[in-house]
Amino acid sequence: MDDDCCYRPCESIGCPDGWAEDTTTGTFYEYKVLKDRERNWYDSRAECQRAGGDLASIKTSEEWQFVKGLLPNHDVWLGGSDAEEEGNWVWTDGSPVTFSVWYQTGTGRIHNCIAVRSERWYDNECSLNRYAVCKIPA
Ligand SMILES: [Ca+2]
Repeated sequence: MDDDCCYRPCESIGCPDGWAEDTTTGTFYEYKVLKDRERNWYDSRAECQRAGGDLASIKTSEEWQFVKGLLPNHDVWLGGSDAEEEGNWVWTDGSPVTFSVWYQTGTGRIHNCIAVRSERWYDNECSLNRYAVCKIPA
């Protein structure tokens, strides 16, 4: 339960669509979907970093509910990878992937990055081009 206690979409307090607050830390984040064009996972990450954030990590079901609502009907990268150690999924901030909504994993060494399709996650080749979602601290 504690994992789900502390997350608040912030339209209600007057910040823009696509923003939310982690109320545990009081940090506001902008979730920005990169849909100007498709990029591979690494280029997507670089683009998010240029914007001052990183590819999105999804820590709780509440956060996923929020982010899911922002996504277009198109394959999208998230900031999770098991490229360092097969089967050991970590977010770009180094934290382990604990919450997840996989519908497919386990395709091994060539599929090392988390993508979203139809509101579920799958692992795919990081070199493929997709939209992406950045998570940018305000
Ligand atoms: Ca893998």
